[in-house]
Amino acid sequence: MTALTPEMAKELKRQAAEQAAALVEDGMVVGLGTGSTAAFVVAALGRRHAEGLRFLGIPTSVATETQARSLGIPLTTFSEHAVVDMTIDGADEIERGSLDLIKGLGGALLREKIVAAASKRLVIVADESKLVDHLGAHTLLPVEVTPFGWESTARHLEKFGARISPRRNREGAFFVSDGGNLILDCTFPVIDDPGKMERDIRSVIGVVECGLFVGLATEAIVAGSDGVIRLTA
Ligand code: ABF
Repeated sequence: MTALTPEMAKELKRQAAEQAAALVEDGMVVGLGTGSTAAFVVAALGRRHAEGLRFLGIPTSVATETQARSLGIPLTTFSEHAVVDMTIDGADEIERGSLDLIKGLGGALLREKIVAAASKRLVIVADESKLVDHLGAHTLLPVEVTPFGWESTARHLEKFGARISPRRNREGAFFVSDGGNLILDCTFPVIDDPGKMERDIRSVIGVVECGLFVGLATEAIVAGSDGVIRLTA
């Protein structure tokens, strides 16, 4: 794989997003992901809506909700629809083969996971730089925690071998998620069993969710210099 320039990565994300948006069919409830790749999906769905496609969106973040509203995409909630037909979202790492994921560098992992877990299909869109043989090789694992007692929660997470850094915004204040929580960016020496690590992390009191998405993605649309490939779990 050749190193991607930012312009190349942007074009690849757009290509993957266009193919994923084409999967949406009339009458679907669609989970709208977060991040720069998912934003291309929402833009493409905005065009399809303008052309007459009827669907309802469930956004995974305030930012995505704002974008969807600006494009006139009709939105719904879980009080009206318990099941999402298809969610299209980005990822930070995609494990080849299993399609297990690390998500949450964008800070929206909790809503993303709630929507993913309610979805019949979770389609991941990405450029080829996100494909890895083993999760955690290049990326921090974000863990969303309650603000109260976060220092204690962090100490418990350290027992699993993590080095922990609370995420901060540009001004140096704690980053606060859409759910009002903090994000701890965790570096683990190795993630050899993502399912066990997800269970271990979620067992810690004060953890709201973690960015390991195990067994949730049903397919991935990945754009690279040799074209777009579609992987299934
Ligand atoms: C969301 O946006 C997140 O789960 C992930 O952290 C990030 C990926 O962003 P991008 O598409 O901008 O690389 O999907």
